[in-house]
Order: sequence, then C-alpha cells, then structure tokens
Amino acid sequence: MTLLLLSLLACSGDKQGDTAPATNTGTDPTDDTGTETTPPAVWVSLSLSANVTALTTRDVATLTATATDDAGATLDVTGEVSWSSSAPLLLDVFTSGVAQPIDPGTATVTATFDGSLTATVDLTVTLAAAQAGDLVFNEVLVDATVDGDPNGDGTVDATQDEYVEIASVRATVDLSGVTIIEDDFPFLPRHTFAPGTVLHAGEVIVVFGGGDVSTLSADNASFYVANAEDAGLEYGLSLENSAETVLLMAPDATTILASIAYGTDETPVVEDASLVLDPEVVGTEYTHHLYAPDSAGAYSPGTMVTGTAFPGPVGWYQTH
Ligand SMILES: [Ca+2]
Ligand SMILES: [Ca+2]
Ligand SMILES: [Ca+2]
Ligand SMILES: [Ca+2]
Repeated sequence: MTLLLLSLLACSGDKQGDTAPATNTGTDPTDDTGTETTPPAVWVSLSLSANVTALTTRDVATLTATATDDAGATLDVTGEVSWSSSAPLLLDVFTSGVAQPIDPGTATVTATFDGSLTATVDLTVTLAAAQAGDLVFNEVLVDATVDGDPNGDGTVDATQDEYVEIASVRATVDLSGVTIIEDDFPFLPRHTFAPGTVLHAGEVIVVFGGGDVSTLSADNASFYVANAEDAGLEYGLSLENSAETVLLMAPDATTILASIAYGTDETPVVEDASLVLDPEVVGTEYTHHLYAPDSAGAYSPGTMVTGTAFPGPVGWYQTH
C-alpha cells in the first residue's frame, strides 16, 4: 500500500513536471502579456568591456558584452556570445564572461553575437608571485624504503628517492626563490627554486632528495633534485620518517605558501607508500597513496594516483 501511494505521488510529480513548461514557451494563445508578439530585435552593434585590462596570472578579468538594437536599446548579452582568444594558450575564456590568464603576454578576446556582430578587448598579463594558499604539497614520500625506485635512477636510496610533489591550486605563479624548508631549520633550505621556475594550475613540480631524475618524464610535470645548501652533508630533503612539518616558504622568508604536517593525529605516517591529498590538489586531507580512489600503486611522482598525467592548465580550467 505504501508502495502504491509512493508510485501515485511519483506519477503526480512527473505529470506536473511535464505540463509546467507549456506555460513558459510563449506559444500559449492565452498569453496576453504582449511580450511574445514583439518582433525580434535587429541588432546593429556589439561592445565588449573588461573590469581590468592589465592583470596578473593570479587574476581573472570579468567581461561584459552589450548589444545595441536598431532602436538604440541595449542589452547585456554576456551569457549569449561566443568567445575566442587570439592566444588561447596564454589566456582564454573557459567560463562565459571570465578571461582566465595562463601565461604572461597580451591576448585579444573576441566576442561574437547574433552570427556576425563582433567586439574585442586586449588584455595584458604579467606573472604573479605565489601567495599563501596558491600551492599545495599534493604528495609526499617521506620514507623512501619502498618497493621500486621512485626517482628511476637504478639506485634504491632512502634519502635520494624521497620526494615532494607540488601543485598550484588555481593560478600560474612564479616560484623563483621559493624554498622548501623544515619548520625548525628555516635558515637551511632543503631546496631553493631557481629563477624562472613557473608552475601552472594543472601541472606539478616534483623535487627528489637526490640521485638522477633524467629518466623521468610525464606530461605537465617537471622533475628536480634538491639543491640543499649544505650539499656537502648530502642532506637532500632529509624528510623525517616519523613526524615533521615541511613548508614552502616565499622569498621573503616570512610568508608560508604551503605546508604539510605529518605524523599527527590528522595525518598519520604510512608505511611503504606516500601520502597524497584526497581528492588530489584540491583536497585538504591526506591519505595512504595505495588507498586513494583508483590508485595504481604506492606512489606516483609526476602523475596522478591513477598513473595518468596531470591535465595541464587548459585541461584544468576546462574542468575547474
Ligand atoms: Ca625520510
Ligand atoms: Ca633511486
Ligand atoms: Ca620540525
Ligand atoms: Ca603523484
């Protein structure tokens, strides 16, 4: 009886859903508002404006497209135009009305409306320094006594095969002079990123403790060996196996760009695997790599847990 009642309710709901749109189609002969009989507008021009025309790679520009008809009336048609960029790998419109920069330079955005009306705006992009919250440690392998050879150099080494995999959450940022440090020894960077190091959303940078990473390659990933300033001591990354706080520090030596504290109640250490954000990049909690959804193994330097490549900036902005 209960099932029958539920079925009746479901049918009733469906019927309402089916009939409701008919009153909104504008073809209802009883519609006496008059709005449906107005001849379609004849559009004569289109304009395009941006809230900013000079922006950094951390910013977006908000675009507004306005059409004018033959009577001089204007209408915001931002949601109805089609968009294109003169340099889609530098800047593009992934969400209507939002110009998303990827790299420094100048690009012309074109809006097209009503088939043939077009308008353009030029946007100039400069490279942004990383700020707090821009970056994450997506994956860390702090105890490299794992099966296999994470850095791929043929030598299994508990120091050299340690690594951190760093991702940008939302923007292209400059990593020049950014350091990887352990919280108790900020004066002794485990790695300092070279001038010109840039990380895009949808990409990762992997820094290993040592060894040779030249055999590693993956789309949208870069591989480095730590250049610890006490290289003579061969500390590499020297990530404590049991508990540690690792930081990404801005060149001002004050601003913490990203951090991971492991060996805590929230982030216990794991054996024979890395810790990885779940979900990757955008998550806030770490999980055992082997138990991450669709994991292909115990660790994944330079790829996602599934073993597939990171999407790159265009793929990232198409889905985020
Ligand atoms: Ca270690
Ligand atoms: Ca190795
Ligand atoms: Ca510490
Ligand atoms: Ca990975």
